[in-house]
Amino acid sequence: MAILSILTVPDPLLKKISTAVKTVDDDLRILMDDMLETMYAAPGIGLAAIQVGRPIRVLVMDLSEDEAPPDPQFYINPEIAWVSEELATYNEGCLSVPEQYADIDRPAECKLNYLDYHGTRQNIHATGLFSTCIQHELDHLNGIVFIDYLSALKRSMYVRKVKKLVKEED
Ligand code: GNR
Ligand code: NI
Repeated sequence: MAILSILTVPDPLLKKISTAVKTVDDDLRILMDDMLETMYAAPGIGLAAIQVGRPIRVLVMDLSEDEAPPDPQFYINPEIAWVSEELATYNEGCLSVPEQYADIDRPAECKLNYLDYHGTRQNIHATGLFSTCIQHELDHLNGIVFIDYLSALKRSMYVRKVKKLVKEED
C-alpha cells in the first residue's frame, strides 16, 4: 500500500468532472486500498479519487467511531437516486481545504446506487453524517468543493488561508 499526496485548493484538477469506471479490476482495487490508507493517515472520514489526482468516479469512506473496529467502504460510480426535502446542516471540513470549516446545508437523507469493491451493484439509504459525507464526496466527482457553496469573498479567504498553510509546510 502507499500514501498518496492530496491536492489542495486552488488546484484546477479539483474542478474536473470525474469519468465513470468501466471495469472493477485489481488495478482499481490497488488504487482504492491506497486511497483508504491515505485517508486514514490524513486523517479523514472520506476521500474521492480526484483528491489524489485521479479523475475517476471512486470514493472511499470510513465513519466508524475512534474506538470501534475499522469499517472501510468503497463506492464506484455512485449515483444519487433520491434526496429528502428535509435539509441538515453540518460543519464540514475537507482534506483539500485543510483546517477550514463551514456550515453547509444538504438533503438530510439520500438513496444511492453504486458498485462495491467487487463490482457488485448495491443500493443504500444514507442518513445523518453518512448522508452528509457521501454527498460531499459525490460533489468532488462533479468538480465541486464545499467552499463553492460559500460567498466569493469567504471562498477567496479560505483559499488564501490554505495557500499560506501549504507554503508553510514546505
Ligand atoms: O474528513 C472529512 N471530514 C468531513 C467532515 C464533515 C463533512 C465532510 C467531511 S469529508 C472530509 C474528507 C474529505 O475531504 N473528503 O472529500
Ligand atoms: Ni472533501
